Parts: sequence; structure tokens; C-alpha cells
Amino acid sequence: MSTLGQDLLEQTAAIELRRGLLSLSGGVPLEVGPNQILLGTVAEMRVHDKKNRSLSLEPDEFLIRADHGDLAREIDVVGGDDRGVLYGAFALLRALAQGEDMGKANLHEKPAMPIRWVDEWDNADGSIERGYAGRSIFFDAGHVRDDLAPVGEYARLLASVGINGCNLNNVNNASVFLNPEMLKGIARIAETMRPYGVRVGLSVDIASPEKIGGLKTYDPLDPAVKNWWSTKVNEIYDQIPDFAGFTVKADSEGQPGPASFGRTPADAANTLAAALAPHGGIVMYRAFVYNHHLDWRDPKADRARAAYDIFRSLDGKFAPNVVIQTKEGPIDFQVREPVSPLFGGLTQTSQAMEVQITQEYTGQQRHLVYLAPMWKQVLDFDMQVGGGYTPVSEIIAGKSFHRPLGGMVGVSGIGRDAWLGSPLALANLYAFGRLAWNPELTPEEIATEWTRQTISLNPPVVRTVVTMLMQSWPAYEDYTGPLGLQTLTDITGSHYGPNIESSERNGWGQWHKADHEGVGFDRSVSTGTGYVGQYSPGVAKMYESAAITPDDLLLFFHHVPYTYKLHDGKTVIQYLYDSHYEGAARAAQFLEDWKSLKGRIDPDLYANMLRRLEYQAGHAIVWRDAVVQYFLKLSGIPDDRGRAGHYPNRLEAEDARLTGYHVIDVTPWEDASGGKAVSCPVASGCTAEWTWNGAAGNFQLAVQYFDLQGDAHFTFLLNGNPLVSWTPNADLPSRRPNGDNSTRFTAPTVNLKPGDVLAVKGTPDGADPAALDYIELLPETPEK
Ligand code: GCW
Repeated sequence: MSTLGQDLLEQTAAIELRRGLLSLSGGVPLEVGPNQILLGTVAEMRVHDKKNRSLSLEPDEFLIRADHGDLAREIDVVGGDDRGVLYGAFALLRALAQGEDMGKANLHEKPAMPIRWVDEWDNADGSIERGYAGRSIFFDAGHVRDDLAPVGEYARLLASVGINGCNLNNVNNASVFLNPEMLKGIARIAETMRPYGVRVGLSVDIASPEKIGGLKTYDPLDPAVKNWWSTKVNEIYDQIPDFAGFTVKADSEGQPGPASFGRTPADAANTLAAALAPHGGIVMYRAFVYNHHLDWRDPKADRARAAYDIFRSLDGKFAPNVVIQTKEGPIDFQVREPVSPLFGGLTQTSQAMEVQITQEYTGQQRHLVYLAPMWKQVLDFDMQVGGGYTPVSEIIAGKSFHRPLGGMVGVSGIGRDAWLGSPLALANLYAFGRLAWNPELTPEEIATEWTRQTISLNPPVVRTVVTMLMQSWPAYEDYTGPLGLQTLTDITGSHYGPNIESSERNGWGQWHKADHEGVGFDRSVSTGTGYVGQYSPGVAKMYESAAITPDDLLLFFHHVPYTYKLHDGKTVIQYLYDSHYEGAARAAQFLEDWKSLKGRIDPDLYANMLRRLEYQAGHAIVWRDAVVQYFLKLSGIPDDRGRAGHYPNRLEAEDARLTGYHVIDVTPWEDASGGKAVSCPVASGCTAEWTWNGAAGNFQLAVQYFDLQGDAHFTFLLNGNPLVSWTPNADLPSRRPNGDNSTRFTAPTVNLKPGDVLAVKGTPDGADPAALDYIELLPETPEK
């Protein structure tokens, strides 16, 4: 293998290829022989071989081709620039790792969009906002970490899927990152990521001139403020010549912004842009600007309107190196939202779409949720601007409106716990990079590629994993918030377990407006908030009337009675019941699917995911029961199929003979079966006991308890004999028993006869009161 040039990234390409080939060959060193791989930029190739004279490639673009001589074979990896060579090397490895015959290779690719960034929400203290995989690889205790080895590995990971930028810190509380000492550390990070073509950027606090610069104002139009930013930016570029730019969250959720001085986002963005422009840096200005003190009594108030209302009128006022970065939907990374209308509203401004790789509202990596199908729907969505074909993918690529910049940003949330915690969650990081590179790829193709490189080449294994991935988002939607309700989670706290009313009667504006008669938010032009009017006429027409709004967004756009009929004739309320049962059943099926892989995949991976999927299957039941019993009570309309509110196999803890345990009301009530549970205040332990008066036979036992912070201990006893014990200590949110931490323990088969005494003994530990909701005994179907 040889490289034609000395460029840094070309050298990285060679190192990566060697490393990859060695690993693919199982450690057998590369042959010395007549075959060769040649790496070089297009300029180098032209000099090297005359027949390449007419070859021309853009930066980041690559070409891989195989040349068959009589004796020797040569594979050329040609890049438009050295970064293109690196991407080519990774593409070659991607193909080889999937067993493709590169003897016939001819791969020619270029990225669809220039900006392919990940955003980290890491804080200087090493915590990560909405991160679910441990602490920061970048920061600790107010400083950049000494050990940057994981940062180098992360840059490799990013480059391997074509990601070219990494914005390092949280958009909240960003001012400390511009301190001189911090910038020195940031320069070390930049140096570590540079060999992989990943440029670093920083989130900045618009109030920095005042907070850390000692000025009396941060008014973006004040000359001293402008000057402060220029000086600061020069200081950054002195140390980081390829610094990518700034990301800004302003006038949003308590962050300072230009509004305090009567200035607009364009004023603020352009001040930063002017400081960055001489160095080639850009400003990613987030459109996530809204009032979180909205009046919920005002039927016209609507958070979904905010981005468009604020930014649309500024179109054309932003400097050329400003990009408006908009979340994919108008609210906030919910399990389902319509596409943000702002994408169609800015035709003279460069745009990027922000998605979340970290699963804030989609199960926080404890649930398997492959997000590529959701992103893909957004990318493919035709905004019909001016009546023409303008899918989001082409708008953000800069293609639709001929913009010089644009792209995709993924909020990554990676940490020191195996990047994303769950091994299968890494498919999301992979898919993000692949879609930003090529939004034409299908989520299924991407899942297949990923599985083949990561887990196995064995076709039945690949089929199983890909099927699980592909079904995971629809399943999660079904059991957490279908029909456009959005994730029915605790929106003022954990964003994790069910809490259906937390979104109501407060200023955050994530309202679903469920009452006794009906549910959903009227956003139509004719009778609602007028949000629908922010879309182009073609799109607005589809959402304006409930009759033609797609079912999966019905309640986002319309308030309807529970008896309203969906397109297939089913009522809204029955759909809510059915989808929750189906979603939870699918989560249970994932566990069975995974079990079929036993012995066929890496045993550690198998065991790791098995635990997670067991947990998910149980938590899906928590979700199902919470949402179903909530809407049953609110609507008063029974489930056609008799399931909602009826749990014939359950023995409730509050109905047991209790020793030590006392009955508590769980908040919100829907998070516990019947709204009640028991909690143990006695250090030596408490017992809940039931006498069995069902039929004799074999039963599968499940114990539903609350896993709080502490190592409480549980034992299940039959007629006084301990059968099974467990000490749960998963790190789940919330300090009180609720749907965040309600957990299901599934025990082996128990044989019961009438008169048997069943008991659970719980021993508290620290803040964990060994709280218990119920036990369930499911009759086992006799073997045929
Ligand atoms: O999704 C919400 C999160 C906040 C986040 C905010 C944002 C960084 O709950 O944690 O803050 O969005 O995107 O700015």
C-alpha cells in the first residue's frame, strides 16, 4: 500500500486501511506481492499517471477503482482532497468488511451536504445534558481532560461515516468555554481530531462579552461588543487555524439573547459571523427559540409556531456564513412530529437540520429505538415550496434554493460508557453519518450495512437484527404516544417514563389538550392556532382538515372526540388501546427475537442486549398500562377487547396482607396499577402476602416494583420458602416511585394450588424503600 502524498489525512487513510485490513484478515499481515492499493488526491494522481489527466473531483469526493493488469492488480483510492482520500479508505473498508469483492470495485461518491456535524452537549464539569452514556470524554472538573485517547477514537468513528465537524459543548451555560485556559485545552482537542478531518466548533453564550469579557453590555450592535467578539475569535484561530465556528442558543429556555436589547437573531448572528468570516468560520444559529411561559388558557397560543414566526421575516438578513439550525420538528425531538415548517420558510438563508442521536424522548438508550426511519421521513418530506418539488433533504443540502452552506447536525450525547451505552444504539450514530452523507440511502440499507459490519455477516442473524431495528421506532411510538400525541412523558422532569398530564396547564406548550370529551390540539387555520398556515399551500391543505390529515399526526393538528373515526374506521380511543397493547407485545417480541441469536453472535453483546431488552419489555408494559388506564378513566369509554383496566392475573400490593409495608399513592396515579403501591419504612424489611385462590397449575411470575437509588433487596416466597431473590440497582431517573423507575422482574415458572401463600419480602436500602406495585401470575399454556 502506498500514498502519493504527504498530507495529514492521506497518511491517516493509509494507517486506517492497514489497520482495517489487518483486522479483517484476522491479524495476518498484508502480503508483499504484485497487488497494491494506491492512495492519493486527484492532483497527485494526475501527476502520477497521465491517463488521469482529465479526472476531476470535488473536496470530500472520492473514487475507488480497480485496475487489472496481467499479473498485478491495483486498487486506486482517489480523493478530491486529502479528506476525500480518507473517506475513500473508509468506504473501501466498509465494502470489504461486508465481503464485497473489491477486485471489481468502482465506487464513486460525494457527500450530499457540506455540514455533517455532531453536537455534544457536554458541560465543563464533565456531565452531559441529556446524555445517557456516562461522563464526558472531553471535559472534567472545569477543564479539558488530560487523557484525550477516547477523543481520537471518537474522531475515527465520526470520520468513518463522513462526519466532518464536532461542536464540543452544551448550548446552555457556554460562557466558560471561551476562557483562555479552556481554549488551550480546546486546541488540544482540535489537534487530536484533526488527523480525521473533524473540525471542532464551540457553543457560545451571547452574553459572553459581559459575563467573561467585563463589558457592561452584550448588545450585539454595540461596537465594543463587536470588537470583543473579533478579538476573541482571533485568539481562537491563533490556536486552532481550522476552527469550524460557533453554535448559538439564544433567547431560549432562559439563555440570554439579543431580545434583551430589542435586537433580532440576525443582529446577533451577524455580529458573530463578521468576527468569524475572515477565518472561514461559520455560525450555526439555532431556531429553537420560543417562549416557555405561554398562556395555556389562550386557544391561539402555540409553541409550534415560534420558530417560523421569529425567523421567517429575517430571511435574507443573515450574513452568508450564517446557517439556521432547526430541529426536525416544531416542538422538541418527540417520538413523532410533523416536519418543521421553517425549512420551507427560508429560501435566502442556509439551513441545517438538527436531530437527536441521544434518545432524550425516545427511551434514553434503555429502549431500542432505531431513529433512521424517523429521520428519513423528514428528509424525504416535500415542503412544496412555490409549488415545486423541494424535499427537506435538498433544502438543507443547499440544492433547492442554491445556498452555499447547509447540512445535518446530530446531537450525539456520547460518553465514556461505550459511546452510547447500549450497543445497538450505535446504529443511530452510524445512520446519522450515512444519511448526512447520502440521504438517498434507505434506513433498512443502513441498518443492514451496520449489522453486517458490527454484528455478523450471517444472513439469518442480519435479518433478525435489521427487523428488530426497523420495528423499534414504530413500536416505541405505539406504546408511548401514537396519533401525533408526542411522547406522553414527564416533560418537566426526566423525559423518560409516562406522565400524561405533565404537559398540560403550564407554559411549556407541549399540550395535547386531552379532556373528558376528546383529545388533540387544533392547529388549523380555520378554527385553531393557524400553525398549519405556515406550510406551503400544498402541505397546508393536507393538514388543515382532520379528514385528510394522516392518522399518525391527527392529534398534533386537530382536537377530536374519542369516538372520532380514523381512516380505517377504528375510533381514536380504541386505537389508543390497541396500539399500546401491540407496541408492548412487539417489545416482548424483540426479546424473543434476540434470544434466537444465542450462540450465533458475540456472547458479551448477546448478554448485554438481553438484559436491556428484558428491561424494555417490562417497561413497555408500564407505559402501556399508564396510558391505557389514563385514557380509560378520562374518556369513560371501555376497551372493545376488554383489556384496559382489567388485569385478571394480577395481585395488587395494596390488597395484600401487609407486614411493615404501607400503602402509598403513586404520582402520577397512572404510573402504578390502580394508582397505588406499597413502600417499606422498616430497615429490616416488610412483607406483602396473598393467598392463592386461582386454579392449580404452572404460572409465570412477574413482580412489578420500583427501582430507586439504593440497593433494596427483594425475595419471592411460596408457602414461606424463598424461591428467588434479586437486588436491582439500575440507574433510573426520579427519587420517588413512578413510571421512570417501575421495573418488572420476571421469575421462572411457579407451580400453584389453591390455598398456597405467596409473598414478596422487600428490604429497603438508603433512599430505596423497596416499593412494590403488584405481582402477576400468567397461566402457562400446557405443552402440546
Ligand atoms: O430538548 C430540550 C432539552 C434541553 C436542551 C434543549 C435545547 C440543551 O430538554 O435539555 O438544552 O432542548 O435543545 O436547547
